[in-house]
Amino acid sequence: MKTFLLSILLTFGAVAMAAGDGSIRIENPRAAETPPGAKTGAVYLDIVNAGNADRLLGVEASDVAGHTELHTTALEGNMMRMRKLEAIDLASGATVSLEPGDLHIMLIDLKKQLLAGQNFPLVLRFEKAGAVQVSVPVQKREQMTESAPHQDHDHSGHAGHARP
Ligand SMILES: [Cu+2]
Repeated sequence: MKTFLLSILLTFGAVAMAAGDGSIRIENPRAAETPPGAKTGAVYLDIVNAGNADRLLGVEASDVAGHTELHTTALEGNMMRMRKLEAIDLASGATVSLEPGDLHIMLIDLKKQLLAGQNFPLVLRFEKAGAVQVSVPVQKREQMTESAPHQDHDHSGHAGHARP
């Protein structure tokens, strides 16, 4: 019985590797604090793709949002407008940054106000790498506009360490 279980675990592990699990790393996830009553919010993060070309197909954040969309921000005429994307392409070896004024994850039908200091789980679904879950800390809006502090490859999940 033990041998049987072990072989299942080994098989599962091998399949996960083949599916590209672990080839994608999420760095510096963060969400902007929302005003009371707001129905939408935004999540920013960096996607580091150490594997083959892949695509981000969608995101779930069901603890805080009814649904989400992938958005880009583009100048149309002289207005900055958000546009929905079906997917975000990730070239092999590329890092794609979702940041204010550019690509972002839109949280829609917010279930509660996002307050600085809170965290919520978010699942990103990639075409090849599958599902990747991260914990997203909520930060004050002022911090959002600054470029993200580099974390020296410490992925302990304690993003949002604000330095004075
Ligand atoms: Cu948006």
